[in-house]
This record gives sequence, structure tokens and C-alpha cells, in this order.
Amino acid sequence: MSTCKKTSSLDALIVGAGFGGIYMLYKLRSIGLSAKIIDVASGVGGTWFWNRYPGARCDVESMFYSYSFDKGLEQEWEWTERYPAQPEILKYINHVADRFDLWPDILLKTRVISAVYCETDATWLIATDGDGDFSARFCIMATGCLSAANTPDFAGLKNFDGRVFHTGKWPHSEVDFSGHHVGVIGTGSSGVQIIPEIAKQAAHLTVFQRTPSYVAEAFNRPLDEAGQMETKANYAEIRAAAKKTFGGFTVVANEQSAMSVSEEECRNILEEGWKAGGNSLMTSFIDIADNENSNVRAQEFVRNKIRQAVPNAETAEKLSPKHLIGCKRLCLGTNYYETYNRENVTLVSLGDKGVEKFTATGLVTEGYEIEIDDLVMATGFDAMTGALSRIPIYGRDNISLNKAWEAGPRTYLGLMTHGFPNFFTITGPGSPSVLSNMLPTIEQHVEWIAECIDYLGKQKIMEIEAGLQAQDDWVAHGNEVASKTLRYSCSSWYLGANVPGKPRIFMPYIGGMPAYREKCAAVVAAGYEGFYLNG
Ligand code: NA7
Repeated sequence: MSTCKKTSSLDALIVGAGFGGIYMLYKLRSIGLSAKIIDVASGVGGTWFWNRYPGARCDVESMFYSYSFDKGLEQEWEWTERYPAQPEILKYINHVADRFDLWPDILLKTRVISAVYCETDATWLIATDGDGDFSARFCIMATGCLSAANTPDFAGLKNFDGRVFHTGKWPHSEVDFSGHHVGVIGTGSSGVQIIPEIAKQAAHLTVFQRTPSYVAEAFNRPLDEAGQMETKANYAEIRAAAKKTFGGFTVVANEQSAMSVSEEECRNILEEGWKAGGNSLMTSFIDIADNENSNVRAQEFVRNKIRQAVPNAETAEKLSPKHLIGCKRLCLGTNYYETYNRENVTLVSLGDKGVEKFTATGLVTEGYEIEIDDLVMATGFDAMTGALSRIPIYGRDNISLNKAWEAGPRTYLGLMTHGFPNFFTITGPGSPSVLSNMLPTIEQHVEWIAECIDYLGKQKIMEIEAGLQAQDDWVAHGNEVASKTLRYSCSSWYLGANVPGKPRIFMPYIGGMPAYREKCAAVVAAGYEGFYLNG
């Protein structure tokens, strides 16, 4: 562990060059502070830098998966599709870095190998595998919620002779599957996007499915200029209205309960939601995510869609989820179910034993070996805490963050953790983060942190730290709100259930963005209520 030696000194060191880190740097520079971003990647974009697999696309509409902090940027950028494809998102974030001249303060291809709090001078010491280490008054983790790939420890995988890919760490050069027998493990959002693309190219594709997903048709389409201009003319109003919704999305939910209408009317309204595309299905009624009976109606609606799309009854049955809809994140697809009608695609349901083992030529499940040339793991992420737990982070009294979060992450507002002064997490566990539209949510966190740092400077306060009681209360409140929702009942990555051994705690705050924003503002108005301000 480092000692308190002086190194290159900054006001703030930001870890991660995704949307959070880029805006944080801009914001801190705009209030006259010195800051730097460090990222191990060779480019900016965070999760969008790594998730470059064929078909990778955001499930939030492009016009609103964009920054709002600069009107010029907002008006000049032109999106080409309703849901942005990964290359376009990357182009956008690079444009932002160019436009605001951020590159001089972005250090790429550099890994943070430790972050240690030096109590004697209230400074963070950040060691890297690059040329220099840094000291900074504030350490800001913009490491993302879905950035640490979950790579299951499959027995015998090292014996497999074929190529192995993970959707979350996709190669930069084009991967050609022509003539190959490909196996995909995982049918969450990434699997749902890559499966139709590989099917178009490979000689044969076998999909290994543990749990089927509910997949709503995205109805992606090119954006026409007139529609885009209209949105731009009304950006401020639309974004302000979105802030009043639970997740900060632009679609306002129908106020009716799915149980307040006849079955036929319910189907008709769900059909309208389906045709509107994407997540609109879930906002067809106010209570699909909260009322079990309403949820069942929506489930059955999607299972019918699957039966219509896939004439083979056995395959349709295997593709039909039985769990609550919306409990895991709803996937958006394009011709996903129809892909299973292709002659070169086979769906294999993994039994209780899952993938039993790999051999040199394939994998064994249910006692049978299935030969493949290439394996694609679409197995998701060690979500919300994975990127943080991989870095040795030591706070006050040399307590590590992993130790402090041994029984699951504990934060105050998802922004700070007791024992880790001057250490912020952008969209950390305990904040709405992944349950909301990440862009406005990131902006809210960045602005809160920048205002806080500015305040500390003006008041000549050396340290801010989450108070223990306030943190305990916030964690208890988060658990209480979560336990009342249907989402709590599923084995999802929200609960850490996808990573063996990870403590089960509902990590994002599920009280909704409006209540969360209000709480954050009230804490500031009360002089950073619940935080310790020292020195
Ligand atoms: P997800 O949604 O976590 O999906 C991962 C998939 O991989 C899912 O179908 C898992 O099945 C499956 N999986 C994970 N581990 C295994 C093992 N050991 N054996 C077999 N199958 C396994 O990740 P994505 O990358 O698709 O999407 C993550 C988020 O990115 C998404 O929610 C959007 O917000 C964007 P399971 O369901 O756990 O049975």
C-alpha cells in the first residue's frame, strides 16, 4: 500500500472516460478546478467502448440518450436512428471530447491499480500502471454500472480449442463467423442483439439458454429530419417532463390499471404499447411492474407474440419466459424470435446442471456434447459493484471498500460511502442509476458532485464524508422500498444474483427519480444533511 508521498497533484482525479467521467471533467474544469480522467481503454466511451459486438445498440431513444447540459451541442448533433447503434454513440462521445477540448486531461491506456486515502493531508493517492501516480483532493469513480464483464468459470473452458468472445469485451477488428459453427451462451439484452446478427453469417448457430427473456420488438427506424427538428425545438419542455417520470424516460405511463379493463381491452392497449416499440409495452398500464395480476396479463400478451412469431410449438414454448415481466430488464430486439425459424439456428435449453463442461471441440450439457468452432459469452456483467471491487480502494483507517461492502454495497444516496471521505461514485449503488435513463441521471450526479466540491472550496472545508447514521438509514430505506416491489422476487443482476457468491442486495434505488432528485436537493439545502464536514 502507498504511503502519503506527494505525487502529481490535482483537485480531482476521475476514473473512467464514459459519459459520467467526460461530463465530470467538463464540469470541474468549468468551475476552475484541475482534473484528469484515467481510463484503461484506448478511447473514450466507457461501456460503449467495450460493447462493440455486432448489433450492439442502446435501448433508450437516441434523442434522449444524449447530454442536455449544452444547448449548442444539443442542437448541432444529428442522430440517424431511433435507437442509437454503438458506433454512433461512440462518435457522439468523441465529438463531445473534441468540442469541449477535453483531450489534454484524458489519460488513456492507463489502469488505476490502487486508490488510497491519506488522512494526514486529506488527499487521495492514485497509483497507475502508467508513467505517473497522482494525488488529488477528490477521487471520483465514473467506472460505470455495466462495465465489468461477468465471465462464468465454466469447467474445462481452457481446453476448448475454438475462439472465445465476450460481448462486453469485443475485439476491435471485425470477427468473421462465415462457415463457422457458433455457440452463444446468454439470452439477456446482449444475447438478444447479437443472436440475429450471428445467425445471418454463421454456418450454424446454437443458442444455449438458461432463462428465456421477454423481448419487445424495438421497431427501430431511421430518424427523419422534420421529427428531429421538432424534438430539438421542444427539447427543454420534453426533458423537463421526462424528469417528472419514474425513470426519467420520455414516455408517460397510462394511468389505468391493467386490471381495470376487460381482457380484450387490455390486449388492445398492450398491442398499442407493443406497436409504439421498445419499453412502451411496460408503460401501457401504470401497474404492470407492481401488480401481480396486471403483470400476468402482460406476460401472457408477450407469450402470445412469441407463439405468433415462432410456428414450431416446442421452440416457442422454450422461448417463453415464466417469470414476472419487467423483473429483469425488458430486452429490446429486432427479429429476435423470428431468428429461431431459421434452419441454421438451434435453441438448447440448459438443464439444471447448466453447461457441464467444455471439451476441445465443444460443450457438454444434459450429457451431450455439442460441437462448436466459436463461443460467444453474452453472460452480462458483475453489475454496479464489479468495476469498483476490482480496484484496491482504501479509505480511512486503511479499510478497503471491498471490506466495507462485504455484505453488499452501502452508500448514502449512491454518492458516497462512510469511511471514504472525498470519494464519490457517479451512479453508484443506492442511486436510481440502471433503473433510469442513464444520461439525465449521470448529469444529476455530476452536477451534485461539482456543486458540492465548489461549496467545500468556498467554505474552506477539507473533507466531506457520508455519515454512518445517514448511510444506514438510506440503505434501510432502499431495502424497504425494494422489498415491496415485484422486482425483488427475481434472480436478476439488480440483486447480484447472476454472479456466484455475490451478496444479494437490491443495488439500485427503486424509489423513482423524482423522489430521489428531491432528496438530493433537500440534503444540500439543509447544509449537506447527513454528511460529516470536517476541517
Ligand atoms: P444479462 O442481462 O445479465 O444477461 C446475461 C445472460 O447470460 C442471461 O441470459 C443469463 O442467464 C446468462 N448467463 C449468465 N451466466 C450464465 C451461466 N453461467 N450459464 C448460462 N447462462 C448464463 O447481461 P446482458 O449483457 O445481456 O445485458 C446487461 C444489461 O446491459 C441489460 O440489462 C441492459 O441494461 C444493457 P440467467 O438469466 O442469469 O439465467
